[in-house]
Amino acid sequence: FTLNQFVLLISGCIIIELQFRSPHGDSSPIRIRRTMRGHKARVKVFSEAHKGMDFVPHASMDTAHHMLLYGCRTPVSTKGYWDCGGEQGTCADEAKIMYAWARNAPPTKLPRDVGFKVGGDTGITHFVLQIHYGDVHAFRDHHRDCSGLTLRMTSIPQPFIAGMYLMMSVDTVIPPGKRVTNADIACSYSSYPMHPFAFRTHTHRLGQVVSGYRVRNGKWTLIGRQSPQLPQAFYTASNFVTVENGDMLAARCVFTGEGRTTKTRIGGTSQDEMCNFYIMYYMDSKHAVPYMDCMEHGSSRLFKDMPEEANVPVPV
Ligand code: IYT
Ligand code: CU
Ligand code: CU
Repeated sequence: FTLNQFVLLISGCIIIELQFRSPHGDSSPIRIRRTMRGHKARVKVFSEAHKGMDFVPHASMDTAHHMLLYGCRTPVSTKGYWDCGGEQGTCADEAKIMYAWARNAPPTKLPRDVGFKVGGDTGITHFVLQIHYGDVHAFRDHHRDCSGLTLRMTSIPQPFIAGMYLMMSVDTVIPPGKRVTNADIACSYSSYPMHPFAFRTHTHRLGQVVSGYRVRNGKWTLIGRQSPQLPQAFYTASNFVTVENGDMLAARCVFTGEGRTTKTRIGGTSQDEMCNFYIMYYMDSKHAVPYMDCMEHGSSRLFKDMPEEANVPVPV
């Protein structure tokens, strides 16, 4: 199956078990069952082909701050919903990020004829939606929240498969008080052509700007540049380039150590930092690779030629 549009209605972290029934013809709906606080609900998923396939965040979300959708085989709990902010987390196995929604950011759309492959041999049998509530005051009246996403699936094979290329730093150390520390990440690309169409940046408090580029024959073409202090959604790529075998992908996170009295390292808490540049892309379904990552530093010689804009903080 191919997930080509996202919806559901829930709160906290929930799991959805994909219960695929082979559709009798293309017009019969596939059902996903959702359990929450003892309620059983059904989300109808339509299997006809869609023009303009989208992620559709649900309307009543003024209480939620951000949402991340992961795909995996083993969610941490099968209880329906749980606190995933602390120790527990989202998935016991490898979680694959598929979608991000952030308040005050425009929703991401999948291009026409593009879908995420799920179920089958993809290793994605469950979705976990992580919802972050920034301010509990919205719940003073004890109302139930129904933030969520609409997921729309089709059993019709899509011409293009969406995927995620994650660039992350694993060992950056930010000295206290130092005004600028860069985290550089670069890898050479050696797969079938991929077409980036959206990007997402992620750091914690110290990140000033994160930029990602395709480098071909010494020419740097921007894929995306954003302040990680702005809503961390997927934004439309700055240039619709094709990344081909032999190209390089390079990203930089600019941090400041100002205001800190100890070294800041990569880690999971808000006192730690992260440096992530996500590229959402599509590839021809004939040879699609749905997930790739890059954790290398790249050479300082390469980054010598990085455009100056990568060092300029984006005003927030
Ligand atoms: C150490 C780090 O940078 N963690 C990031 C990137 C990451 C995402 C996934 C690492 C792994 C993953 O399986 I999905 I291993 C990180 O945790 N980023 C968070 C979310 O988990 C996605 C973020 O908001 O980007
Ligand atoms: Cu948030
Ligand atoms: Cu993080």
